[in-house]
Amino acid sequence: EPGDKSQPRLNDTDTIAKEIVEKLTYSIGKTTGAARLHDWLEATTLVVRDRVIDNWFNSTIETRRSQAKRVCYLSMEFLIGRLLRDAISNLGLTDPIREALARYDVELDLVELLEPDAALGNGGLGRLAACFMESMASVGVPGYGYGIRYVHGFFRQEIVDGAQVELPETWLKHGNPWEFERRESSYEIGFGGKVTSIEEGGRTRFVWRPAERVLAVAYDTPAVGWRGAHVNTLRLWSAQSLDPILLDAFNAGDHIGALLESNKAEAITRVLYPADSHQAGQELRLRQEFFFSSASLQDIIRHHLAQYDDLTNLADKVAIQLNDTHPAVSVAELMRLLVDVHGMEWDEAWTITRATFSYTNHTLLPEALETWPIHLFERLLPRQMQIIYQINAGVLREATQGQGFDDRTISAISLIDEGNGRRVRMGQLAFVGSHAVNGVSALHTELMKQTVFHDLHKLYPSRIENKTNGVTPRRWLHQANPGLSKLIDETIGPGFRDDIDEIAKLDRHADDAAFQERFAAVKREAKQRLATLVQERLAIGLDPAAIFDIQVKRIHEYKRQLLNILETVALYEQIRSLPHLDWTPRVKIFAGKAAPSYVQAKEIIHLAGDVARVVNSDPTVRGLLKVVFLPNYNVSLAEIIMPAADLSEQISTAGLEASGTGNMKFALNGALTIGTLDGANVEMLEHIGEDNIFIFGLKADEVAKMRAEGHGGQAVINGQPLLRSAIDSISSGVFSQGDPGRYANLMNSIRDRDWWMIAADFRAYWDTQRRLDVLWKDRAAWNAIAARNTARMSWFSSDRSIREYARDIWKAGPGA
Ligand code: DL6
Repeated sequence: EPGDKSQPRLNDTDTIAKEIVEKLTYSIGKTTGAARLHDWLEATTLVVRDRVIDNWFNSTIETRRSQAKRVCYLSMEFLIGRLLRDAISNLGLTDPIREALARYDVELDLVELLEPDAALGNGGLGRLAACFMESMASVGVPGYGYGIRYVHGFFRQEIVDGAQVELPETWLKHGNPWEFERRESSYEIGFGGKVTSIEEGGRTRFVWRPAERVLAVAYDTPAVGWRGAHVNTLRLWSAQSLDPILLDAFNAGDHIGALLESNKAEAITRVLYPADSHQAGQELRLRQEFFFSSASLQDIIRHHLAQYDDLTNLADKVAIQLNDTHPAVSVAELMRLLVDVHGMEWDEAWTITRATFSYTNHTLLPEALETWPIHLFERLLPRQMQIIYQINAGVLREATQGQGFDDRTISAISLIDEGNGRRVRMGQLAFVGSHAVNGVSALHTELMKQTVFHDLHKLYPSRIENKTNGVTPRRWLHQANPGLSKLIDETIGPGFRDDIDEIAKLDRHADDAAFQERFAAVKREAKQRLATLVQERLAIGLDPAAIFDIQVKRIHEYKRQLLNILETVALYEQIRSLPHLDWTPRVKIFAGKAAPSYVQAKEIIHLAGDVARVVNSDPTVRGLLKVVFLPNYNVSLAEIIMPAADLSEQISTAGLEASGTGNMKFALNGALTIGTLDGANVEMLEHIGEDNIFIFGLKADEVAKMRAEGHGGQAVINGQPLLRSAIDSISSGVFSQGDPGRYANLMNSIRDRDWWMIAADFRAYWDTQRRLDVLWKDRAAWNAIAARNTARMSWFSSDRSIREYARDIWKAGPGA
């Protein structure tokens, strides 16, 4: 029997080698002599996959047998990255597989590199979903991720003549051995059409007759937890038309028209929208949101009814987490399914809906908060629109009758924004349809209460809670940094691999000179690896003895790559003007993608490249400063970058970064952080201690106050010669010879409004960087701080986040 625990598979090298060759022969049709590296990847994946499937069956059977509550994580994005190394490592197969492949002169590391990244996400939100999937499996929470199987994930970034160019990403080109198509789990998803009502047994029943229907087909990918003990499912939906071709049209000679419907259906899951911080706003996006929400809910209901008599106990058996507002239409769709399709009374359905859903907010940026024009919503989802009006009426009744709120408060609470051409507010819908609403760091949660959800918070004061983000230590420490993991093994024993809190034992070794040396050697090796990559890809030579000062993340004005670039230019000018000073060598590394329509972000990328070109080719700098912009930042590149950083740049304008998770990955890998009191940096300060993190700049309330007072940059710039000179150099074309006006807008935005507080924070940032220069010269002190960072980051494991969600919000998982 597959999955039979009494017949476990053998994992010794001989068995694995034999199985790999069998797969190569009978599944791929190659001999060992003829096999190419890609064939070895496929054969190895299939061998690992067999073991994953055994555990997958066991987990699924056990969840069903125990009638455990299931957690359904609805997310438009899962930024997974590669899966092979993750599965091998979590199953403890690294050594036998490495040895088995070596028998055929094949290197596991090279095989792993061939796997494409599953880049089904934009950045933080999608990567968090991926960490949460891994942690749910590791912690033993029966979790089901629901999302979209995009044919083209996040675009591939190339830099051509200094500018970002977006190219399609094709992760499915060679097929995907990790996914299983589940034709039996297909659902019809409707759009448009009409709603009619029928009087039935003294009750009005509404019937939605969509004008258009598409099919959602499930593809399942196993999500393997640590030691493979539990394996969850990531179910991604693919859109297909009900009729693959309209034969009538085809036979009549309309060959293109015959395929129109199928193209329109398949377009829904063809491409991931590449915007993380502003709403895409197009109809296709709303179609995507409804498509995957409805398919997931229909699947959840079908699953539930296969096990229980009716839906009255849905909330006891299922928790649905809405990852941001992208799946918020689920609130209306679940109401429709319960009331219209399953005949439940409205009030009971509303109680169950709220008890089932919870919602995570990931941003306070006004431009990212989703709203949809009513006319579009109504045209595409007429019944859901009616339901939203009905929900809204109930909420506003509560606010007026129950609380006596005034008109301003009522209009802020309303699910309908009457002010901007009438729009549906998805944040409000997600909020009122959930029993718990969370922010992703303590500061962000507090700001949610004060800003976007100020009035809803008054109406439902116990609904908002905090769940600070985390990252999985399996991927971001064990796998990304085997050298450091081995050192930790040898220093405090391997217990930290099962219980990350044990990593705190490292603290007492932080001041030990011998340990520091070994810690520094691991770091140096990781830096050398990154330097080699930079040499190969960009032909820029880096000296691993310099500080590797790294800022990698989406490019956005609030994340302030521009502040970093200005400091780089100021440093460059100082090194040139004062060559006799004892400058600390630095390498500034940037990577990240800009949303294709985000002009300023693209200019920032261009500027980073321009500065890099000028600085790196200036002999007077004598290699003391190097600047690198690494194209096409993705999960796999992050796995190489994180271990190699000495300094992590987390310098967002305070109050704007909801949490950050890169900050956690860097610190876990022993980088020092230079950062503002923003997002999870605030909690990192508490855990790591103020002597071990380098905080500067304005606080969130100060930023808000200065903005309200109409702060502008020019006065500040006038009082700061270093900043003024850097801005003037950029403006006058020093870095953009032949096109002096290239950065006029960017520089003027600092002079005029300085909305992101770049001028306002420059001095504090510069001073803190110079403190770090001095610290670098005392290598023992630096290394001690670096080691303490690693030792004190266990709280930022996504296992901790998941346990909190499970305990406080989902009431699911072990011990529930
Ligand atoms: O919560 C995950 C991640 C946070 O760490 C980042 O601070 C935040 O910017 C990011 N938000 C997004 C886009 N949000 N929306 N919508 O990725 O979430």
